[in-house]
Amino acid sequence: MPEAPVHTTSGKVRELYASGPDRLLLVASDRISVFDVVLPTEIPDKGRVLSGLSAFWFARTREIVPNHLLDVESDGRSLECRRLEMLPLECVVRGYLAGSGWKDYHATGKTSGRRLPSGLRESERLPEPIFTPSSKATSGHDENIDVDRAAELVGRERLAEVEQRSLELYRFAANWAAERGIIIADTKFEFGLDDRGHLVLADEAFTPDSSRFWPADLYAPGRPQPSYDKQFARDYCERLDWDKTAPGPELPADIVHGTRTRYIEAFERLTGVLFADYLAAPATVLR
Ligand code: Q0Z
Repeated sequence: MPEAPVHTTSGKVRELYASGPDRLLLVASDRISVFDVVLPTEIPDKGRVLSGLSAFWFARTREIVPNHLLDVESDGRSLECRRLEMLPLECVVRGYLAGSGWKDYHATGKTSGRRLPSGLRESERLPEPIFTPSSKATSGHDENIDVDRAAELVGRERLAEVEQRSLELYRFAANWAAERGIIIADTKFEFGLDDRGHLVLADEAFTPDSSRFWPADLYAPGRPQPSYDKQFARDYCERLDWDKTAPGPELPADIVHGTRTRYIEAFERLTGVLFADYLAAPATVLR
């Protein structure tokens, strides 16, 4: 008989359980964060959308790099995974200049110690995708680091390997999404090592929580881009007199509904699977 899963870690919007000596259950909740604050209102099915998307991308990128996914549970929100020795490095790939990449570039002309062409605008597409690793902060935000610091954390050879795999993964998913009207501006991976020391993609893959999704039809560089999934909730929060510190505001029903619709739209566009079909049989996204 398998043991009942034991709760191990709470993330901002996910929970981690030990489901065996070498297995983990990664459970995506319906919690949403806006301006880095988790709101008191949930978005129904958001966790299922994110777990389904992750499972979809894991199934489609196995040839680029093996991953930790073992199975999707029948609840549609829980992923059974291999337990790995995690690398102490956040592997970020940027195809567009946004967030801390834009902030660093705007201030110094560089990001993660790498000089970029001059004259780039906010949200501009980069001449080619770049790997900008960051260190896992114990509190607050991850910090962009240069190659020397990254090599201190994982070694030169491993760094070269995660950079190459990360760029390949990004190119594959960004092209896939672009054909379906979604820009993946940037994304963050976490890798681990299996018991033989082989590199394995872990955590989540190309979800809107680990990536910036932008609607391609509204893309216009020179300003921040609307978020594909969170823009209704952000706009609503901006209209309030809220200082963006916890606790966040409750969301009204129309904003919850609009946000849920956008998450499901992203899922259906990217996977080509109706969300109702996913709910009926989550493993559909693995084939
Ligand atoms: C992932 C996290 C949280 C969800 C540890 N395959 C793996 N092996 C070992 N450790 C991890 C994984 Cl994915 C692992 N996290 C991040 C925290 C909920 C994910 F609370 N932490």
